[in-house]
Order: sequence, then structure tokens, then C-alpha cells
Amino acid sequence: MAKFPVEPFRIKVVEPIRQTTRAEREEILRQAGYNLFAVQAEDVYIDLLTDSGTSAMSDSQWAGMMVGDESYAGCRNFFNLEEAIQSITGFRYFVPTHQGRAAENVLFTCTVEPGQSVPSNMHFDTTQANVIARGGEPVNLLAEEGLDPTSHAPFKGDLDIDKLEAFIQQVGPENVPLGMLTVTNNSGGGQPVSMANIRATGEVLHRYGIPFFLDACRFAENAYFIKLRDPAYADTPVLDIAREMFSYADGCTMSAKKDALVNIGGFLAMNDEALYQRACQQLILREGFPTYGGLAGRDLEAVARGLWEGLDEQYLAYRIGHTRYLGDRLVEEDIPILEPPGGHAVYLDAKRLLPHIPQSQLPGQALTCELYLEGGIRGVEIGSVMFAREDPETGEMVYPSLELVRLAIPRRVYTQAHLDSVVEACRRLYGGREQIRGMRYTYAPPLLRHFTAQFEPL
Ligand code: P70
Repeated sequence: MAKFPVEPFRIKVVEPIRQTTRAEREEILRQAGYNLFAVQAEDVYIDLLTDSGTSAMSDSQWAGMMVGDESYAGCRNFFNLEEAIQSITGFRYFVPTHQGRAAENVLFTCTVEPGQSVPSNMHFDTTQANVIARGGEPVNLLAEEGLDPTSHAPFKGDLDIDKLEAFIQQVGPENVPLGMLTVTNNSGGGQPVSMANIRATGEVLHRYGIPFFLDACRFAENAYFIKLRDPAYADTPVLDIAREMFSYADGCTMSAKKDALVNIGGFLAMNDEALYQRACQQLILREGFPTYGGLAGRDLEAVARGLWEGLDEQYLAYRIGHTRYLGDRLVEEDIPILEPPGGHAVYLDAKRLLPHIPQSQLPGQALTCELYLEGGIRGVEIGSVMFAREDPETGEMVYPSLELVRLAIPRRVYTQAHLDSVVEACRRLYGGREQIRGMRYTYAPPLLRHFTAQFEPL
């Protein structure tokens, strides 16, 4: 039997949730245009839409909110955050932002010119869209085994180093303003990137004079996986592993809504002073003065404290074990997931679960809807709806290799019984899988389609 880790905390505040009837959910889903983003949260029983901004904050973080200094310039919480960021990442400069995508926008506005390419192991939705919005081309160079949902390789988030070098030579380093790694790799199953791969990515990029940035929102989970899976780091404190990860990069974008355990917040950090000055200009234009950057002083304090809490090894053992439990239970029921389970989420493999639905008929979206109908559970499609793109030359749709439904687990929020009820709903759904039909769009916006598209069942 799958093992469930004991929570290293107890519960002080509770929030009621409500189960609906299947008939109610059918009507709710129809009215939402079969897009779970359009469903009211109160109509969701277990909300696994995202691990972003959905954490339960600690008593220390809430206490920190009360010592928020709401001065426009130079508030004390900025300096607490600066201390945490400099100590953990080692980067010299940072600007706070209201969330991760704002950091991406500032970074790409300062660096990417139309026609240039930004390689990564795999871009997530907003990074991809922010590169495209600058007229750039996001390029995914994930190593082959990351695309095989059945491979049990330890570091399936690794980038293919040979492909990176070949790519730089092909387009010319002057057309690559920066390279990135997403840790952990969200679009590819929440899989970690190895230390060797982070180091090698930095070496290749730097050999061509290209800056290297981490998309670091799940850096602590990635660091913990390195401790678990790379024997060389078995006895290294996670904090030191994280510091080494950052040491190979020139900066990072961070959505603090993930591993920093807050409901809002993010930052952009870097070593390059000239870039920092340009980032400040962009920040003042879009987010706010550089000592608050679109956040209240209290939010900065919650991020500062959350960064440290997210690195606590007892917490990380629970966190990774909690996600692992859900994955192991699903595997026990023979339900196809991307293996091994990721750090922040378990991903159902829609291609293997619904082999009778071609990608053009959006099997991931169909599965997402079915899971809601079955158990009031909200996951998110990470497949053709999120990532299929029209080939600019042929005009044909190019579908992603992975067609997934992500069950993202909010931090410190759900119990083992909640996860068991998710498994139960998946089991019932799996029993009736042959009856599940595909879907088609009734509305599809050009950028970041998944958030607002509308569908109907075929
Ligand atoms: C998620 C959310 C955000 C994200 C990320 C990586 C690797 C940057 C960002 C942007 C987005 C989402 C997706 C589906 C449903 C709800 C929300 N990821 N880089 O859940 O950060 O959101 O703070 O602007 O994963 O994975 P931000």
C-alpha cells in the first residue's frame, strides 16, 4: 500500500467545502462552456486546478502580515525579502513583482528583440506567451526521456545539452538573448532537473556569452528531488543544494505563489547591474516602485518568511511524499499517469487513458470535464488546449507530445482522505472511460487560449 507522510503541522483554521450532485455539475459545466476556469470555486469539491497561490500560509506568515510596513519607499519588509533572496539565491539585485508573469514580462521586455529565440527545457504557458508577445520564439529542448510518460528516469526535466549547443550554432548566439531552465518542469510532469544538467546548461550558454535564467518557482521541490535522487547530494542540506543550483545562473524569475507558500507575489533577480537598472525602469512603468513592485509591504513579508519555510526539509519530505501518495494510489488502480509523480502535481496521461480520442478532439479537455462531473474535482488540461500551435509556415496545427491532465496539489491544504476521494473519482471515471467523447472549440482566443476558451462535447 502507498505510504502517506505525516503532516509536520496541525490545522488551526478551516474553510468549508461542499460537494454538489452530478446533475448540478452537468448544468454548471454546460454554463461554463466546458472550461473549468469558468466554474465558480464554490462549485468545486477538491480544487486541484493549480498549486499557485493556493497554499495555506503558516501562523508565522500571517503574523508577518501584521508587521507589514506600508511605506511607499524603503519599507522594512523589502529588506527582509532582500535578505532572504540574497541569502538563498546569491543574486545581487532583485525587484519584487506581483507574480511570476510580471517578472517574465519585465525580463523579456529588457532582453528579447523580435525574431530572437529563447531556448529552455520547456517553457510553461505564461513564459511561452511572454516570449511570443515580444516577437520572440520560445524553443523547448527537453531531453528525450522527459517526453516518455512511462520512463522512470530520475531527472526527466533535463534539457538536451547537445541540442542546445546545436541550436545556438544554427541560429547564431546573437539571436539568443537568454536561455532558461524551468525547475521543476511544469509542462513535462513536474519533473526535476539534475544539478549536472543545470551546470552544463550554464556552461554552454556562457561559452556563447548568453545569460542563463532559472524559472525558479518550484526551486525548493527541485532541490529536494536532487537530494533524494542524486547520491552525491544525499547528505547535503537542501538550502545548499538550492544555492548551488542558483550559482550556475545569472538570474531567475520567480512566482512566489508556489514554493514560497504565498497567495500572491513574485520577483525577478539578477547579477547584471545594467539589466537591473533597465528592469527598475520597466518595473516603475508597470508594477510599482522597486521596493514594493506591485505588492503591499505585508505581502513582501509573507514571501520573505515563505521562502525559508519552503526550504524546510521536514516540510519538503511531507510535500513530495504527499504528491507521491496520490501518484502511487492511482498506479495501484492501473490508472495511467506520467511517471514518476512530480513534485507539485500528478499528471493523468490522457493519451493512454483515452486512446480512442485523437488529439484534434482534445482528449485532455474531455478528461478534465469528466473528472469534474465524476467527483467535483477540478484539474487542468496541459496538452493540446494549452500548447497546440499553428505552424507559421504550413498553417497546420502542431500538437504537443504530452497530452496531460494535471492534478496540482495546493500546499498544506488537503489531507489523505481528500486524496483518497480523488483516487475514488478517478477509479470510477476509468471504469467508464470508453464512453468519454472528444470536444471541440466554440471559442478560442489567439494567446493563452486555455484560460478563456469555450468548448462543446462532440
Ligand atoms: C500553474 C501556474 C505559473 C507559472 C509556472 C512556471 C513554471 C511561471 C509561471 C507564472 C499557472 C496556472 C496554470 C493553470 C491553471 C492555473 C494557473 N503556473 N513559470 O498552475 O507564474 O502564475 O505567478 O504569473 O508554473 O502552474 P504566475
